[in-house]
Parts: sequence; C-alpha cells; structure tokens
Amino acid sequence: MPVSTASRRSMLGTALAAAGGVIWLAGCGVSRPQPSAKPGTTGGAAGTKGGAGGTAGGAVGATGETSGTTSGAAGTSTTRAVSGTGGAAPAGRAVGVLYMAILSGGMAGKKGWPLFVPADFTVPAGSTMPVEIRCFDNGAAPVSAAYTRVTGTVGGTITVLSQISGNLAAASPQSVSSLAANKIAHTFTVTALGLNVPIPPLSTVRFHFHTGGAGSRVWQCMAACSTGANGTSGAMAADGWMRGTMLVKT
Ligand SMILES: [Cu+2]
Repeated sequence: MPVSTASRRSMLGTALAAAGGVIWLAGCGVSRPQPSAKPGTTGGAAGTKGGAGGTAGGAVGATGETSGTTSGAAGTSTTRAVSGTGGAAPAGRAVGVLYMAILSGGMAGKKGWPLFVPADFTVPAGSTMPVEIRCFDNGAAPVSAAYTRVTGTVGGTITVLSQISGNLAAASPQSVSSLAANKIAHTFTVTALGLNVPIPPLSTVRFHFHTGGAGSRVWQCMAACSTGANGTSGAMAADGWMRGTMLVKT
C-alpha cells in the first residue's frame, strides 16, 4: 500500500521526534555530477515521486557534522557533494550522497511494516555513489546465508557505525564484509547490480557502489522482516516499503 511522500515525511518527523529530536534526514535527492563541486556545497536536483519540492536537509557529512533539520512537505533539497562517506574515497566525479532511513513498523505507523525512506529515488548514471543508511529499526530478521555477505560495494565492504544519532564521528566505524545472520535487520539489495548490503539493527551503514548505466532498477530487502507466516508478506511484498525503484539517469 503506497504511502504518500508527504505522509512519509510526517511519519519520519514523528519518529525522529520520538527518538529524541535527532537531527537528521534522508534526502532522496541526489545531485547530478558537478565537476566543480566542492565538499560542503549544496547541489541539486531532488524530488522523486510525489513531485513538489525536494527533500529535507540535515545530512551528515563525511566529517560527521550534522546540520539542518527536517522540514515540511515543501522542504528544500540539500544534497552535499561529499566524498569519503565510507571507506576510501573513490576517485572520480563528486556526486551527492544517497541518504536513506529505515523505520520500524511502529515508527511508520503500521505494525509489522518497517519502511525504507525514500523507497524510490534517482541516482546519476556512471557514478560511484556514496550511500548512508540509518536503521532505526531495533529487531533482527531471518536472512538466508547468501544475503549475510556484502557484495557489489566498492571494496566489497561496508562501514558499520553503532550509532544512529548524535555524534557519529564518536562511533568507532567497523569495516565488514559480512554480518552474522542473527544480527541483520534488513538488507539493501539490488540484484541487477549484484549489490547486497546487510544492515544491523540500530546502526548506520556507509558504502559506495557503482550506479552503472541508465535505467530503472529494483531494490529489495531480503530479510524476512514483515508479516505473514514467514515474514515475507506485508511490507516485504509492497512497493514503497521494503522494495522500491532506483532510477539511474544520465
Ligand atoms: Cu526489511
């Protein structure tokens, strides 16, 4: 069951307020490559489905600083050109950072239905994309062995931080290439790219991946994290919740 962009934002705001007024937000906007962009500059285009306006700022930069706050439905896009989000900064053009959050079903207002925000987003083709995902969901979910491993990221690893708020710079980052099967809440998996990122509960993960050529690619969570006898119904079977569309644009 799709949830409107506006109500997602409001849910996220509510969830974050409940989490202690954390300053943060997932921007679904990803800036186009900007050859002259410098770290700290704001970049561009945002807005996925639902259209009007971009998403809120409040991004956490590579240096761990936080800024901005979530804003309402008419939020402005703040996408920074940042390098070195996780692991070694890859060479090449500077691009924005793809920020995502994972809310528990309780936070999303639908019991048993955890939620990725944003679920549908756009990234630039032919780019090495930095990604940061904060998992506010506190429970592990069953995952088959294949999806406990990190695949398709730059270096074959992800950086895991044990914090989801506050001073992330204080959380000692760990570079990992797999996680224990009982320590995974969700995965961010793009089968077409061979990309699989297991995500622990209550953690932040950072990584880079190559976006490849233009096209539309489905991402999906492969952890049985929702409702039904095997946890694969509900949010797992609904577009805009535990699966969505990554549009890769030139
Ligand atoms: Cu999931």
